[in-house]
Amino acid sequence: MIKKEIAKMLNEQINKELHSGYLYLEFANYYESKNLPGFAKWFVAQSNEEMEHAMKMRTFLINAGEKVTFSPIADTEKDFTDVKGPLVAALKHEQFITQSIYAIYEKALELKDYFSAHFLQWFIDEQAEEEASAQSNIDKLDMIGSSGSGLYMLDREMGSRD
Ligand code: OFO
Repeated sequence: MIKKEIAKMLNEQINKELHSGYLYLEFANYYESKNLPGFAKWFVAQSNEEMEHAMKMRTFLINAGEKVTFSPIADTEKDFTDVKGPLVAALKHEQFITQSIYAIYEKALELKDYFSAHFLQWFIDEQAEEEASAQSNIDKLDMIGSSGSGLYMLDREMGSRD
């Protein structure tokens, strides 16, 4: 029902989504250590979303009759010199994931696997949102600065994410 090459790429993408979740949990750990529970909560929520992305792909492959297998999850970046570090790393990471999704989408079109291409459109929209929110976090921090009452307020705002 779907092309084998696309199934393989999606299986690899599951690993990238799980890695994204692992990465964002590590960012949450960093913010906990800096007494910024709002930033930490934001990244825990983001990590949970990544797990949902992985599960969406897993379900798609299983429903298409494909076998899913997991690979080891790579280590993550964890040493940051300031509060902005993980925010910049998150944007860079989302841009990387966007390119990865585009590559599967392009291959699906090339192979005329329109079923998979259609499935991937949701992820393309999601990536646009995720890049925008990663950029917005950086912009807000740049606006208020990395210390004092501004940072306290931003931490509260980040913590209001469900
Ligand atoms: Fe799964 O969207 Fe972020 O990585």
